[in-house]
Amino acid sequence: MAIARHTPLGILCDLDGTLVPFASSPEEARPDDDAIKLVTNLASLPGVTLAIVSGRPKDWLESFFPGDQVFLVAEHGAYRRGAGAWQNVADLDPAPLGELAQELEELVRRHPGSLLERKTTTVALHYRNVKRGRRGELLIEAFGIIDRFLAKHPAYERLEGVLVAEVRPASVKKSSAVPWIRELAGPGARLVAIGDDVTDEHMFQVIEPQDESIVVRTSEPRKTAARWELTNSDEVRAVLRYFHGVRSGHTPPPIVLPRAIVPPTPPSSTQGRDLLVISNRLPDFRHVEGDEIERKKNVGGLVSALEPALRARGGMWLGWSGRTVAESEPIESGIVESGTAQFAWVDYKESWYRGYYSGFCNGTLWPLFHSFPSRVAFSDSSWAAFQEVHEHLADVASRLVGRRAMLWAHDYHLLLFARAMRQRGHSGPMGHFLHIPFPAHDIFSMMPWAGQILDALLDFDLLGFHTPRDVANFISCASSMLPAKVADDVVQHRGRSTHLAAMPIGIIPNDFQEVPEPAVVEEIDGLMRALQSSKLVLGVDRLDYTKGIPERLIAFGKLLENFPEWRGKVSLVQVSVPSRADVPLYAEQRASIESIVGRINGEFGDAAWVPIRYLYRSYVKGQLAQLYRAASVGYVTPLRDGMNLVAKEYVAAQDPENPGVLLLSQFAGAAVEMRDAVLTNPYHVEGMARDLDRSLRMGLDERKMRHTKLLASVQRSNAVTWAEGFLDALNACR
Ligand code: ADQ
Repeated sequence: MAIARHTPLGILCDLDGTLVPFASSPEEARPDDDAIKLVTNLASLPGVTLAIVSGRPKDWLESFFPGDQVFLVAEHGAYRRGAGAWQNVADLDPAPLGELAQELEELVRRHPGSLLERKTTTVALHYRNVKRGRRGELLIEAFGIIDRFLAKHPAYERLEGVLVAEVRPASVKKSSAVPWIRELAGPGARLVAIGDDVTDEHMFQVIEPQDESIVVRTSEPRKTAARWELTNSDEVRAVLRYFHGVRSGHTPPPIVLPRAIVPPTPPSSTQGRDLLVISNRLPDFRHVEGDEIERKKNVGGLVSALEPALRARGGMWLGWSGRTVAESEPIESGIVESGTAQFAWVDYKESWYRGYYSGFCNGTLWPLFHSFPSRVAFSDSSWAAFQEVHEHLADVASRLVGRRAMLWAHDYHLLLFARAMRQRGHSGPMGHFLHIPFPAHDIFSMMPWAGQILDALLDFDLLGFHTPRDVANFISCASSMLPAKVADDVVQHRGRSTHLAAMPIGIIPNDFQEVPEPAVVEEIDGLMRALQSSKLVLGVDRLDYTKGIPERLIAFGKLLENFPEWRGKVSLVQVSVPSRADVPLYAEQRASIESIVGRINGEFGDAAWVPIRYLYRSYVKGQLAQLYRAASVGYVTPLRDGMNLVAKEYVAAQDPENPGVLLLSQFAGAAVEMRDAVLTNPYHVEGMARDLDRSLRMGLDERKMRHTKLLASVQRSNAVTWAEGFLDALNACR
């Protein structure tokens, strides 16, 4: 914690759950004398600017910190108190919140343990004291009320914190405190932000690379942008005491050091290792290292698929750590050992995050390969960043493995990897698997660097795609844009042969067939109780424009319009998991989805029935399986998708004696293998509404017949057979 000695130093510290332990109500999370003294003394030191950044109201905060040594940020940034009086930062009429508070008050009266907190600019529903099994029910009702409010008042947003759901002005966030404190601290300031809640993540997301961010781990694990972690408020105080000791010249007390979230281990010698997997992001190896329960919850399909191969070959997985460093700082890399394999990580420069990850990968390749040319941006500088990152990754990779090792690169982030490795003398077999579609020639050729990318791809020995159509598209591009020869799915170019294969990825079906642990089922049980006897239509996706979520919701509205007999008898639950990439675009997506939900619920809903419930959150596998099993229709309608694993997961999770119906887009790669699903065209609203009606009406015999065939294919062509198949094919190339 060298930053402790830096001047000027800015500290932004949350209260509830951070400086004081998480209490049974927000009022009880009061700073005690020790905390007040510690913070005030630290804030009084020269060169230190300290702010308490809290969701609590301003008067409440001021009652503990009346003097002006400690700066205060109240209601998540709506009010701030610097050296003078309070300033109101939120420029919004809070009057409409009154009606929302009234409706929620009524709800709180019916749900023991829940508590409504009314602040000037926000309304917060706390449910830390509601029994676990009853929380789902409360939240479903609450989100129905809140979503209706948000549809009418788009300047507000819902934020889900630790056991609290809060409605507040969308423009007000704790992140606004960061530039304020930086300016107050003065030129050259470095900042430390400390907090436990999702509202604190807003601070972590905007701090600069020279700053530090520390998350205090609460009972609910979640992804964080913080670089360091502490366990509880005692540890937070110990760190602040250390800061005070270092800066005041007193002998610092023994320090509790925040733990690095990705431990910076130096790369060890691994020459001789014979398999290196490389993908943009690494699997969540912090959980891979954790206990068995954590493992089951968090290990993704790709990891489970590759684990046997990595274990058998003592393999290593290389990818981005998820962190960025300033241009002037050294780019770090390291290795984390897990029980079965090693994970090597690299940091990215900030300019790579912008140019490579957000720019070329997610702003150019993703929309282009999904055939959304109107969303594509071409820029010379992001193409340069794309090449630069490949050079860096190839440098790291060649230090990690010998020249004859087998390399398996994943997805559109790594199209140039074989070229960069060949230039470094790599002679071992190299394969690439594309997880997204490969576009048709007329689309692909729009890209100014299309020829260079094709040329570099042909330095791989094996190119794997999900479907025969992707292979055909690649062949048509290669044969028309390069002087390459193609015969029997082998492309000859520059004296090298590249094999092409359609090898659809699968899932680990057992993961969705096991009975989930009791602790996991309660929440979904609550949701089911709230749906009462309505049939469930279920959508589960990452929030992305390729997934066709607005079209799907509109078609559900059309079902209710054209087939009124379903009103009150069917509910759509759409679960969307937040996506990291390109934040503004996704925020816009989310807002448009929420407004469609609000409109349809407003038009068709009544006091007893909410047609669409939109849940913006992620679930652990056991909960997803439970949701899939409860759904009469798996509503999987992307506008375009490489494969779509949700379709396969839905089939795996069904009860074979009473299975639901998979309603699947004809434009998902999965549609090639899953012909026994009801295939639909997501661009045709009325057609999709008819297909929904047909799926909801389907009799038991037809459902069982379709499900038996679908399940057989999901079992047969699974994630492990896919990984083995790819590695066998790659071996056979040499
Ligand atoms: P994705 O675009 O991420 O993958 P998909 O195949 O559907 O799409 O996989 C999504 C995964 O996220 C599924 O395993 C699903 O269970 C999980 N998920 C979605 N919503 C969730 C939620 N709310 N909570 C928890 N988990 C959630 C890319 C390509 C796909 C291709 C895969 C694999 O775009 O076409 O199928 O890679 O190759």
